[in-house]
Amino acid sequence: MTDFFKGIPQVKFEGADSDNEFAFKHYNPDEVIMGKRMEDHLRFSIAYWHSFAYEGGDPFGGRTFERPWFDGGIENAKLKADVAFEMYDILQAPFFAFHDLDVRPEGKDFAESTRNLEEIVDYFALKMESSKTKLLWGTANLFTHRRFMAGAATNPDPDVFAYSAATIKSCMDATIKLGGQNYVLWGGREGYETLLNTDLTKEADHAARMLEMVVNYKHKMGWDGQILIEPKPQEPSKHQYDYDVATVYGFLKRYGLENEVKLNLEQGHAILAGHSFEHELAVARSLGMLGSIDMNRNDYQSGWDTDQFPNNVPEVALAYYEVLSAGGFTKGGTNFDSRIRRQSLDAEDLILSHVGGMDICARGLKAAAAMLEDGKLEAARDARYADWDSAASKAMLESDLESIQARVLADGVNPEPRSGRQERLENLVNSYM
Ligand code: 3MF
Ligand code: MG
Repeated sequence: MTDFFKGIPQVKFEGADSDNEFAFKHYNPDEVIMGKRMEDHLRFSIAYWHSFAYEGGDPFGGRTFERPWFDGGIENAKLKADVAFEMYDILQAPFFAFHDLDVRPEGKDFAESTRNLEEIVDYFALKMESSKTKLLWGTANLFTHRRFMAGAATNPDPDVFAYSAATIKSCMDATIKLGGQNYVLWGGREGYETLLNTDLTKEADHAARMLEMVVNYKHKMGWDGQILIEPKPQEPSKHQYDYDVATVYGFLKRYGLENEVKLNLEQGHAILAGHSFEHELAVARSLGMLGSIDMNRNDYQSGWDTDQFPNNVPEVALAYYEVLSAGGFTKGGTNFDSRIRRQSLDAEDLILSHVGGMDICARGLKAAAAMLEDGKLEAARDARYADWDSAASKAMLESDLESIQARVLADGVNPEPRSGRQERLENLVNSYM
């Protein structure tokens, strides 16, 4: 045991009347909702990078947090792992997620970095023997080191493509070894700063080729996890190729990969793309591409990717409405790609941010389930399209412009506009919150 979380108890469900800060008021893992335990619906995951590697920096100032594991080599990486698994235990977290760079010290070359990763993966494996926390997903950090500044798979330098491919293999190996259920690809540098030096066609072909290699390796290893792409429109690059759900789907179709890859959708990224989170989830649901979510919001004033914990029940409810309507998570889950603010210095802040986020998600899930079980929203939607159920409407879709025009003339078709009833539906949705 380290003393980092000294004095902090395991967080348990105590119900809405509890005034214990270190208790869940709404997240009751065993409560059954729509036939499934809440824990199995939400599948919460803790992000290693934000909780244990983030130092409190922003573009105008560096480290504000003091953590005993910052700096130093493999021993400090193990101390960090000890603290991480203590936090998973305090929160009884079902899952965690990590990048290679979050967990291991950077070596002097690829071989040493990989040895460091393997040593930590073995250390994780040992800890996971006596922990309930499993790996939701692994991923490679192909954006922080300066070698990736012009991209990873899309870099003009083939040696960077090679370094990236080798790193992805190590990270897939780590994910598979730890029983991970998904492997995520987020292309923070897969984009451009200026079109003046960028060959879009070549870069798309190379990104697709890398993705094919990832898919091939998954099958070669007989691994049944999900490969997930995480869309984001920009930041750090001026423009990122995986802009949003629709763009990624177009890319996957273009290269014939749409049946091999699903999506990890993040609320903050949806907002940066000029969408709502529910828009991105709904598009993914309609395409059958919804894999997993990163549940972290942006600040609505600053316009930056601020990665804050969720704190708005109606927003979260509309997100889980889409998740539940898609049939819920299978291998995916709710990853808190969220970090505490740089003034939140204390160990307690790290725990209570997650407690709050988990409770907000639980409330959102319950509201979404009530909306679905009640069925009024779906009934209103169905009613709006009901005229399409008639034989005549169906026949029209099978016909052509000439015959439709002939019928419009013969019957004197003259549509009467109807209310979209938006405010009534908004009132209905608010009644579940
Ligand atoms: C950036 C992100 C990333 C991804 C992660 C997964 C650093 O905005 O959201 O977090 O979630 O890299 O690959
Ligand atoms: Mg993310």
